[in-house]
Amino acid sequence: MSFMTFGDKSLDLSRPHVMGILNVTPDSFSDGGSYSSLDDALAKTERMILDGASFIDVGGESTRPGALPVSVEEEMDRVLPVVEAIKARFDTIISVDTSTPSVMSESARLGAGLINDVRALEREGALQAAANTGLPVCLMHMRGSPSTMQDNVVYDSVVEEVSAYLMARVAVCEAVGIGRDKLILDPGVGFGKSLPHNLALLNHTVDFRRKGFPVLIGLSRKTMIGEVLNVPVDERLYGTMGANAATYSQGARLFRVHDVKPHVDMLELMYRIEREV
Ligand code: 7PM
Repeated sequence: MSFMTFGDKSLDLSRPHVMGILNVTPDSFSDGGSYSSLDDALAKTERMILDGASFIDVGGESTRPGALPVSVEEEMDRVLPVVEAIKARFDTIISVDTSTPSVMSESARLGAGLINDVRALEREGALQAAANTGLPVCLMHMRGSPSTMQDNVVYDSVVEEVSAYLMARVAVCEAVGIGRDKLILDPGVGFGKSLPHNLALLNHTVDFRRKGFPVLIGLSRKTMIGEVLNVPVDERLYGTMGANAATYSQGARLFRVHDVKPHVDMLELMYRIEREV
């Protein structure tokens, strides 16, 4: 069996795991009047853990297409109190969705178990900061930057390019002491890709698996689902589940989603059928 250690917890990555998305950007705070943003984040965290999430992915930078950069100070102020509060109250693996070296270091110090970087540790200082934490890292492929990534996207062969990029980042990680046993690969659905690119990448999930790394897929409610089904963001759950199921069949085992319970149930059935137990 294939275990990976995330801080003080270890997971069997031969079975599926759900990563619940926790956005801590100001626009994501559902203010009902009485909640603070921290209470709101903790309530959502508790719900996702009860629903069966293995990870809570805390993100303080909006990487939405066209989004503007957030300062290091601002990102630290959004993310660190949430990491600290989750760690104090819940027994879960905290993943930090960040490209910022100081957020990586400080989150690790507060008990985070995984660094999830949409820039695959390309920011100045990120490689060393991540290596120093000793934590596993999810390396995601992105073409360009969030502000411009959806402008005029062209690839010769998207699967080959994304694969070559991720393997180059694996080599760089190994060179600074982040062993292969600590790396997770993610093709980066929607990050500088058109619909045909996203479909090709998902249909080649097995190619990424064959490189010998666990594969994480993040497509929850994304534009590609909306483009296929012509539905707004609040009607993308069924499409999201179908696409995630397709990648499970090709070996993906980590699923970053907003809707935890539907995915935990769906993936449990897929796993049990595969095992016949
Ligand atoms: C606003 C708009 C907030 C878009 C967040 C987003 C991925 C990720 C994101 C992914 C990994 C979203 C994105 N997407 N990390 N972080 N893989 N590893 O749609 O696909 O969730 S942020």
